[in-house]
Amino acid sequence: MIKKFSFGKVFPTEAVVKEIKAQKGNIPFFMQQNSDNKDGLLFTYTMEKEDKVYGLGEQIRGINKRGHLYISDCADDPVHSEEKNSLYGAHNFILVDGKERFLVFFDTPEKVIFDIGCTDIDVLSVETSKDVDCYIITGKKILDIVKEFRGLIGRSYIAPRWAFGYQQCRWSYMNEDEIREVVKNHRENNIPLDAVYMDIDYMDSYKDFTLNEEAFPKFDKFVEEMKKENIRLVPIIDAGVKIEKGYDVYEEGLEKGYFCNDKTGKPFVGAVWPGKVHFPDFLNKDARDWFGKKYKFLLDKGIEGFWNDMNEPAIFYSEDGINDAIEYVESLKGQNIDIYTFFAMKDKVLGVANSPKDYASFYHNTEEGVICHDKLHNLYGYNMTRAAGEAFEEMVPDKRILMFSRASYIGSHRNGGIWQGDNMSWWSHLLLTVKMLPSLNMCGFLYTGSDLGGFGAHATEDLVMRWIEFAIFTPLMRNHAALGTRKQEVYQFKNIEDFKNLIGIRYGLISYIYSEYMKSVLNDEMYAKPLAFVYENDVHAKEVEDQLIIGDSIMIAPIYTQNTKGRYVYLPEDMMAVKMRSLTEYDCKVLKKGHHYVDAELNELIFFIRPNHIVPMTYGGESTEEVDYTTLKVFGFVKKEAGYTLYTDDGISKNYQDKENYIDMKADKDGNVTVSNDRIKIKESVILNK
Ligand code: MIG
Repeated sequence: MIKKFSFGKVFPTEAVVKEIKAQKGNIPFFMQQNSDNKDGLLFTYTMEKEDKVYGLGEQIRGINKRGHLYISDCADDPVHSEEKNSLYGAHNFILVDGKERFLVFFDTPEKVIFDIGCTDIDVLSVETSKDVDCYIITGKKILDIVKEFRGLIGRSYIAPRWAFGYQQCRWSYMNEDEIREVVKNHRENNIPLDAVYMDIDYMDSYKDFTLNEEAFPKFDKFVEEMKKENIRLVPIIDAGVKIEKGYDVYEEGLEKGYFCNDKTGKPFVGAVWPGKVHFPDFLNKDARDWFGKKYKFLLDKGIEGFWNDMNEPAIFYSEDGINDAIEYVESLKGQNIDIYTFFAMKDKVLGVANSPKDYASFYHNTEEGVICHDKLHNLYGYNMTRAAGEAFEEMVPDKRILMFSRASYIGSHRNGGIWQGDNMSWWSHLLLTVKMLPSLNMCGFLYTGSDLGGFGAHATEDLVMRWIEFAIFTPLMRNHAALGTRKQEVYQFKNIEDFKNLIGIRYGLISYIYSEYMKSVLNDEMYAKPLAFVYENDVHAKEVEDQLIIGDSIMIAPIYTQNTKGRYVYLPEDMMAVKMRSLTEYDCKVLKKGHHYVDAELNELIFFIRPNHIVPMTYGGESTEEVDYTTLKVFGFVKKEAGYTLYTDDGISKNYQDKENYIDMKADKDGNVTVSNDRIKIKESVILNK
């Protein structure tokens, strides 16, 4: 059941798609008062010792969020360490599971501070501005509550099937030949690959919707050449538009007034990769339409996917900000700088980037009037994604275009996915992405994944391999690394054959992963779930933070520790353990409910199949185009019988509701598998029954 409570007058974020009448009075469960801090509101809830608090989407730390302070404030912060409070998204919802069970979503574009047992170990407090819509959802099961929430915020974006292949990125492949080289190395080593990304250097001087003609002289031909190899190119689009006379996007935006203005009414100037830029006013409908249509430049050249970056927005500096810092530093010249002054200077200089002062100095021309950016900050990336998503709907209505963004707010999941930003090649960040995945799924971000192998810092072979073993299960499976870091395309390492085999398993699992993803999207369900949500009454399952249920049939227990040959796993029920080295080399055995140590060498993927569940697998391929989706091999653990709904379509058009897309499968304990449609052939089955 959903109840809505409104405080003050909230800017229409359009996070919610259902019309719900606000009730009078205080929100249930919470004690509510004015916050000490200006005119905000403070909601407090006393937690019992065993209460768990889930949610917050893209955030650091655990699946259970207790014990830290989190701030919804979209931030370009490339160091996702434990003490941080904000990442790129603002997903202001939590689900409390304890004596009371409820989800609450604080819908406001302004900052929200969640103190979840940080100041007082037993107190959950949420501080918002005075203008906020609160939605409280109660229900019996955790998954029912989440589903109701998902219904409230609308159906998730659906990616094309090719985007479920393995993808390679780096900041940056500088020209056609470098990209050809990447493709060649994959193809020659038979490492499956579906896409190569183009980072900022493909543009002419970092100008959106331009191409560096020297590096990409005949781009449409090149796109075609790659397509023949079953490779899609995915260019990046940044939020800032370069100030440069004669550059059409700049000139048009200026003329039409589509950029954010400063307080004097002149376009606000910030600096990002292109140097000085203006920021498109994505909170203005006309500006949004205009910017969205610009993607046509690349669509016309055969491009079918994009990633939107720097849309928190990231601002390296503003003119005022940098001048201020320079003046301060100059004022220290010749002085005897004491330690405190030294630190003050350091802070002053570092504080120039993404400064709150800058966010408070430009404005959006919205339907609700002219509003300062700092009041709408968390909606900026959301509306950039929306600009693209809505334009795609209009320009290519029958075709899915890949779109994912860095910054987001609840609601942008309807127009695109997100990637999880600038993580590091750290083992702890492999674990972080495992934990983040279900929280993101709760608020509708199903097409997501982290930069596998890690973005910043140097990756090692073992890290990339273990990361791949997890990323096999994330809808977005993209290897990406930062400028200046060690090259981490898998062929750069020694055991190429192992990488080939592991990535090959993704293509074997693709019919399962795609089916589960599509069904989750279409039914407003979670694709990746914490054990606590599936085994609500199992006290051990409730504590598990490093295993997930993927779709309906599979449990994963990724290995995220270096120099280890296995790990402890908790099985909430008997399960079939599958240890795979390749699509043709595997061992399967049933393990009893309880705690186990399972071993898996670096090149071995381990996953588990739940009882009376099956997993359809394809015979793989070197790209998603090559996979034969109609000939399957079924893995299963069938004590009695198992049913499965296979979702299959052409992967690119939008007839999601077509009955033909759903195929029923049944398996018995003797390994017989039947299907409701003879389009699908079962060639083999690997079924254990006890
Ligand atoms: O300031 O485009 O998160 O994926 O490679 C860095 C360069 C800008 C940040 C993105 C990252 C991308 C990088 N970008």
